[in-house]
Amino acid sequence: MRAREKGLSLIELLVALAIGSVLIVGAVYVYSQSRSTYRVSDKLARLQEDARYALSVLEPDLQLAGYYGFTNTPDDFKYMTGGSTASVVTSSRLQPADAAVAGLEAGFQACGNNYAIDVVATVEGTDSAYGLACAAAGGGYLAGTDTLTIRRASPDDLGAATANRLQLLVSRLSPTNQYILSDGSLPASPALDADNVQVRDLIVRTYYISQNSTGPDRAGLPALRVKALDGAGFTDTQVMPGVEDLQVQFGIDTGDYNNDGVIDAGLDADGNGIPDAPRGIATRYVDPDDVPPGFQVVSVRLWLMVRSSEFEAGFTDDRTYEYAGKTVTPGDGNRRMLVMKTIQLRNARAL
Ligand SMILES: [Ca+2]
Ligand SMILES: [Ca+2]
Ligand SMILES: [Ca+2]
Repeated sequence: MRAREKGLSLIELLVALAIGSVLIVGAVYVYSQSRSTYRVSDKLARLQEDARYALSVLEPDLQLAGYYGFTNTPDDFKYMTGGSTASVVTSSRLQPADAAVAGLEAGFQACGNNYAIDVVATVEGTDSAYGLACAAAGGGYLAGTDTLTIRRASPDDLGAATANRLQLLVSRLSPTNQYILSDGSLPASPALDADNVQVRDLIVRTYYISQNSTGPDRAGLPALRVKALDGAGFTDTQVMPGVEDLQVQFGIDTGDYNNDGVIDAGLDADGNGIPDAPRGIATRYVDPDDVPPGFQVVSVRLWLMVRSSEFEAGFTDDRTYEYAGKTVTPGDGNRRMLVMKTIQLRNARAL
């Protein structure tokens, strides 16, 4: 008699196959889930990096706003031509509402009347408006976004003046001897002296959001751009693609440190509602257009909305974002990240 052959019955084989396939399906499912989780977190990490980069460009620029070499009192500046300290235009006459300053080259006036030399306005902005006379690049300004302008001196002493370049002649020893010039002509006095009398470039930058980013397939993806005073006029550069919104609010010192809505007792001897000796503490945040006359901006609050460059099938951004007095519910297939930062202005004048 032949020994009975050992092996699997058909039933046993089918059961084994069934268990095996359940395990494989499970493993494939877990794998695909972790892959998509990885893809999402990778995308969010990239958005975070973009937002951090954009903030890292804005922050040091803002911290230096109002830095004018040896003075942080921009009222001391006067515009001079031909190296003549005898006939100058004082800073209070260098504002947009004033007549265009004679002698200032057309390239410097391209973005607005006296915009390049309004040194008193160390930080300013526009609320849901572009506001510049020179055209926005990148397909134009994106409606609903804010702009932020800073003015300051370059950090280095240039050692000489250059014609057709907006520059500052700054003096350590005589605080009222501060000049703006654009023709490269320096006065005989005060004479240049590396330690005490220096020439620096005037830096003027306006950050704004454009409708498109530059690069292939980037139409429709907004970008953070900067219009900057450079050489004989203004340049326009993309800072970061994928920035969909820039919102700005300014912190002002109202002298209401006990937060009861009115200026604290004893801080307003002349009764004009403005603290006589502000401490440089932001007690209220207002939209860029709402800074009351006479109040100084002591800090800036920035919001940046960064958007992924790829549309994601099966994803809807149905969150509601509330920031800077806006409420936004995108409802589209783009991932977003909103970042906010408050930056103290180091050169804010404490009177
Ligand atoms: Ca705004
Ligand atoms: Ca008070
Ligand atoms: Ca007062």
